[in-house]
Amino acid sequence: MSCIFCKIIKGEIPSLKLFESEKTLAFLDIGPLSKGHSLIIPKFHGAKLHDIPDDQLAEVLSVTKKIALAQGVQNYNILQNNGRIAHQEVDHVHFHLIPKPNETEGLGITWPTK
Ligand code: IU
Repeated sequence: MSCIFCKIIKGEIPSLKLFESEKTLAFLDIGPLSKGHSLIIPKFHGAKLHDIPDDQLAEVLSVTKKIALAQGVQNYNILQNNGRIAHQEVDHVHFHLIPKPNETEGLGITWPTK
């Protein structure tokens, strides 16, 4: 399996994990667009949204919500790209949770900086 996100799931590649369950993993993006930019992924391997079973997708969205709540942000974007033309770089479904920069200041959380 050459999928980099599957390797992250298996712990073969380190990541800064925010949440993990049987079906879902959330970790900080290595190239954050803003502080706290995280990725929430189903553990089920599939490249595109339509490849993923409904129960996995449901939990991913629920976890995305919980992370936004835990971060305390009120303004953020959820982004999920499908296909190269749509700017998908990693072929394992992932939801970006991108806090707006002014919303991540003063959270009392020390996020890794690049
Ligand atoms: P995209 O939607 O496929 O374009 O986003 C891929 C994201 O995965 C991008 O924001 C990368 O910074 C991020 N990423 C990562 O967090 N860890 C990795 O090992 C790799 C990519 I490769």
